Amino acid sequence: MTLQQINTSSTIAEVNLSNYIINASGPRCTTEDELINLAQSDSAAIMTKSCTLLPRSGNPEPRYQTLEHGSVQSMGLPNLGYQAYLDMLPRLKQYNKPVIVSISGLSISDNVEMVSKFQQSEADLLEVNFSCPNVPGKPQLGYDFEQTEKALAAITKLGDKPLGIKLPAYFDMNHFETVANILKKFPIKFISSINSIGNTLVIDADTESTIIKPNSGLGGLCGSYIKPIGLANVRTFRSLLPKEICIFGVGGVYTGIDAFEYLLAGADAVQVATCYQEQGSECFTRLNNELSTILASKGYKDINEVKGKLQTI
Ligand code: RRO
Repeated sequence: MTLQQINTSSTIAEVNLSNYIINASGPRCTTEDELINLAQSDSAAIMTKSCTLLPRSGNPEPRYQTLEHGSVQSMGLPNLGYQAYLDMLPRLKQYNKPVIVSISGLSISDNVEMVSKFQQSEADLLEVNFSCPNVPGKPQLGYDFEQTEKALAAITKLGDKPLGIKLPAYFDMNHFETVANILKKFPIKFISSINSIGNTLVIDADTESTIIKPNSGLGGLCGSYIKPIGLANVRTFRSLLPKEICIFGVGGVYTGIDAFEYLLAGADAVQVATCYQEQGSECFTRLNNELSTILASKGYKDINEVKGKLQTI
């Protein structure tokens, strides 16, 4: 069997993805040039950087540092403002690839305003970010269950375009169950799990200093460090949510094996952030080849033979 015969295509809320791997909202997806680069890559969709009502330059630099097994960052939501992404959509859609707009309002009313606008746009999916850890004074919505429910009630009644939310990592079974029960009350079509692990501290012992400037050095931890947390979140939400709610697995995908692990845990597709930041868009070609190679070597022809089939001992 050739690698081309392995079916890695997937569907999120009835939107077809030609393969299992897309970029995550985060690096290299803020400007039109970056988004066109994604359109021309092997990423199965074009995901935008989370947008806000107004353009933002983000937090002071240095705000991103590469680590041995990932990165730590406190970008602070730098983006062009939602109107720029609305204006760009017709041009991005010319590439015949799904476009997913990430929305990260600083309040529920900001989210309502932006979701309303994108409901009337050519975007294929809307991902509302409930988990940005890096805006000083703005807690992660996904950790406040009352506000999460309030926000969902407000943003899910604004149109028929499929809506998903980007969740923070959860660590307590009670929290997983509470969040799943809230999600089940609303017509949410997908979750993206997980965002970076917020408010972590990396110290440079040589300089006896923090390594990023914002927020006294606290930032979101990304990359391989967080893969076991991402896998656990995907696996647990897969077991708690109805199968109609799709799951993007996010966190520490650098190789085909990482993507294969998310597949075993039940992810419908994966998103790639730090690896894409470090390696550029060629990583999508490599990841696709590696995932197909693993599937072929194990005798699988289709991702659906593996999805959610993790064995326990
Ligand atoms: O821009 C950021 O600082 C940022 C965002 Br919006 C997010 O959702 N997650 C993250 O780790 N950084």
